[in-house]
Amino acid sequence: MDIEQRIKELEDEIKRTQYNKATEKHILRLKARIAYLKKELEEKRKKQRAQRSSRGVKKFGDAMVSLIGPPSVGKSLLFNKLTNAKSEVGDYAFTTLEIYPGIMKYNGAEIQLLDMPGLIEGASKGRGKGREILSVARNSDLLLIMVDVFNHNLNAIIEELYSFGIRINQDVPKVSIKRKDKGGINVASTMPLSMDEDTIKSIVREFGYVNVDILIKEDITPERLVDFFAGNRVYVHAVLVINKVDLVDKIYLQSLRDKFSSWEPVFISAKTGEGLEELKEKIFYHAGLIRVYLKPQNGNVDYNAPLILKKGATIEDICKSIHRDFIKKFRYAMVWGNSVKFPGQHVGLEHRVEDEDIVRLVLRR
Ligand SMILES: Nc1nc2c(ncn2[C@@H]2O[C@H](COP(=O)(O)OP(=O)(O)O)[C@@H](O)[C@H]2O)c(=O)[nH]1
Ligand SMILES: [Mg+2]
Repeated sequence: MDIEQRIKELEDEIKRTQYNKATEKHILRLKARIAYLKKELEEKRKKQRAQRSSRGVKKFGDAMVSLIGPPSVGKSLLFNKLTNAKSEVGDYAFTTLEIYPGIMKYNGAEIQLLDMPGLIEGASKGRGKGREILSVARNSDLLLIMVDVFNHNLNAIIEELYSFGIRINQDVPKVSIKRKDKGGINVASTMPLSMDEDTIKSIVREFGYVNVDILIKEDITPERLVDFFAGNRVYVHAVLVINKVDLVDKIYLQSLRDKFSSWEPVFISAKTGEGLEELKEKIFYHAGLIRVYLKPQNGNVDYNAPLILKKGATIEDICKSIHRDFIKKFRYAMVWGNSVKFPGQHVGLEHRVEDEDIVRLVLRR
């Protein structure tokens, strides 16, 4: 029997099994088994893909951001408003059939935006170009999950992302493992765990481990433990965008604000332009970008030409991005802004800069 059939069987078994306290662990074990088989399947597919030519979307610019959502919520209209590119906008469900790249300029950064076909149920199983869309989503720095004021079934979208191994707005599970030659499975944790040890061990066994030390550093859920062992998950930021606010009144809008408050959504109208400035700001921030202004030896800071870096970047990254010789010649840097305690503080290569810092590099001659 091939792997796909086996997965299908296990999924059917879960569907057939009534969920209760007595069957909980059994179901969990089946889920772990499925995750393990999917991992195998993915590895097999990867090998096949490597043999074919590599397709997909080329990354360009400082960050890549994908528009994900059902058909007709206004993705293409928004894309056209934010970028230099043009994608077809239409009144019927499948106007956009391909993935279109465009560039949004903001804060001196060039951010690649991707207009996508609508994501429909069954996408993760390949419906409606689902696999292409989700593969691109996996490689994005940020997802704009877009719905509109009438069509906002988020669960369906989240589920498709989830079954494709995309975890949004979550940290990587805080687990580490050490293989050993003997001694069985040993579980340790830095805090009390809600999961019991037997359940943890049964999941670990499903992934083929016999002798291994496991250290868990969060109150982990079964899902996240499976994610850790499956290993092929990606952890991506997502911003919820709710479009077409021009079509409803304040009271209706407030009900949506309440319903989705935990998401801190951005409300926009791609048609009137309302909310687009706030959206751009959030895209820049959640794509993990920061600006740093360089201060020349004897000159003024050019605020129109920031250096665009990723959050967490250091002085060393700045040096490298300018010229490879700068590291060798580096003496120290002077920094003004949020990352330092006082203006003009001297720092070394390992210093982490923050958004809107001003940096002067002092080099040996
Ligand atoms: N009233 C209103 N209509 C919009 C808005 N954004 C998009 N539309 C309309 O919704 C339809 C679908 O838009 P489109 O961008 O093709 O959606 P997509 O399938 O998500 O790419 C088109 O008729 C758009 O003109 C908006 O903010 N307000
Ligand atoms: Mg479209």
